Amino acid sequence: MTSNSVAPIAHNIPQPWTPPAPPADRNQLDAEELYSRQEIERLQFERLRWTLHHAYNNVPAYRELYDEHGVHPNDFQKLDDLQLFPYIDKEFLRENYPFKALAVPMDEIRRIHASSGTTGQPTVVAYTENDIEMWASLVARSMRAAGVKAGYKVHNAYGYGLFTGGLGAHYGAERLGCAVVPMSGGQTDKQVQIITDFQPEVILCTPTYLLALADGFAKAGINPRDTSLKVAVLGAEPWTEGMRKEIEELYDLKACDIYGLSELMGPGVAGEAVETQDGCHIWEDHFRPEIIDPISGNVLADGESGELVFTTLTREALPIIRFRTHDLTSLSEGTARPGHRRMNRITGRSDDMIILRGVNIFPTQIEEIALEIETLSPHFTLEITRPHRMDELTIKIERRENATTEAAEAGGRELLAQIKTRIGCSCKIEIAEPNTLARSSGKLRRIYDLREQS
Ligand code: DLL
Repeated sequence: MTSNSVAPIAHNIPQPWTPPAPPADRNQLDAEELYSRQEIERLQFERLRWTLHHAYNNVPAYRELYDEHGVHPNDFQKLDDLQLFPYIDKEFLRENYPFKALAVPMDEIRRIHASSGTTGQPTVVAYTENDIEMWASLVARSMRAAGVKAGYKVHNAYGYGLFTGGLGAHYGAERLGCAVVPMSGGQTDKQVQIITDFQPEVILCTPTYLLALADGFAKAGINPRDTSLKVAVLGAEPWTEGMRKEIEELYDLKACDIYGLSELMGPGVAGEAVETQDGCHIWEDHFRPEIIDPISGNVLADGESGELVFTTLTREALPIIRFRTHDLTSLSEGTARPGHRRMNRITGRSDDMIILRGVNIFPTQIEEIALEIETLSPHFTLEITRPHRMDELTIKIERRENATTEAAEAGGRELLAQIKTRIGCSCKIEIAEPNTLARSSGKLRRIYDLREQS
């Protein structure tokens, strides 16, 4: 039996969320953004109860999983009872590929995306009309928090297609009342021309692509500071405070972070407020985050670092309960939106962690240090080889255009020394000429594991 022939089983908890009509003033905050912590938690309890019943009654895979674990949605009596329910991960979605995890019949589905998936089978994400409304409203909320205003022109360079970035950002920008230029990724020369001619105030893309685009402007003889861009809403890959500073100076704009993942919906799960620029507020009226110890699976307290786990609270087509993201971060109290907790910058994904002779290293740690050294650019790759039965990490990094090779080599030695002191491991370095390392039009690949070949 396929999921599209499964009729939803009635349960007596009504769907707790219906999309609000767009406000007359689109720059106004949503009422939920201003909720107190207590109001958010009350809402979360009610919405979680609905989600658990919705999943159990309509998705055989959740029912089997919960029956196996001896738990039932009725056991959910208070927020902490969420911990009674087992985690799921990408494997759960793969096992139910393509449509078996859907909780509504196919004729209620309006959109199907799929996440890239670095290994083999993609994971499918589907949306009802309400899910698409919810998604658009949260992307609009995230962009508004970042300083985007109704009436702005938005150059959207996130990839369109099965990837959720392009269309997700697109609908959100329209919802906010912006004019969207659906540029998608790549074709850097064309992007330069369109930005120059259309004069958008806002750009949406990955942080590393915005750097690549700066090279495109330089090639066209344009100083990025002279463009019309005032706001950049950047995400889809880890980036650091050093990178923010670099981008803000390069373009003379404000850069804010936006976070999301396909399995939950796409961009807009969390967004950063321009007035504080202190990490993304997770929109907790629609998602309940937890931080867990990735090894033991124990739930950790706010402030402790671990793996981010998410539960959707209002998703109809694909309810996601306790999904392990593999993203490593910690939670802090909300600031600009006090009812919603913030996630600190993502250090990386547990699967991006390089273990070099016992020391754990993330590319973001190297980015942070490299950006402190004047002669080195933010363009680098990491190659892992195993020449003499020992793993070696080689950092290939471009020198800055205005630095001599000798100065960049001295900078390279400084980088190695800093890595040794601050991270505790020894690496090799190769200084590359400007514009020689690969650029990406979307998520940048930093790590090249060549151990098989060495
Ligand atoms: O990258 C959705 C997205 C599109 C987010 C555009 C923001 C902007 P996926 O392709 O499923 O979805 O990848 C999700 O990307 O688990 C993180 O590892 C990483 N990621 C996304 N946003 C950020 C961010 C989209 N702001 C995976 N900082 C996530 C760090 C991020 N990592």
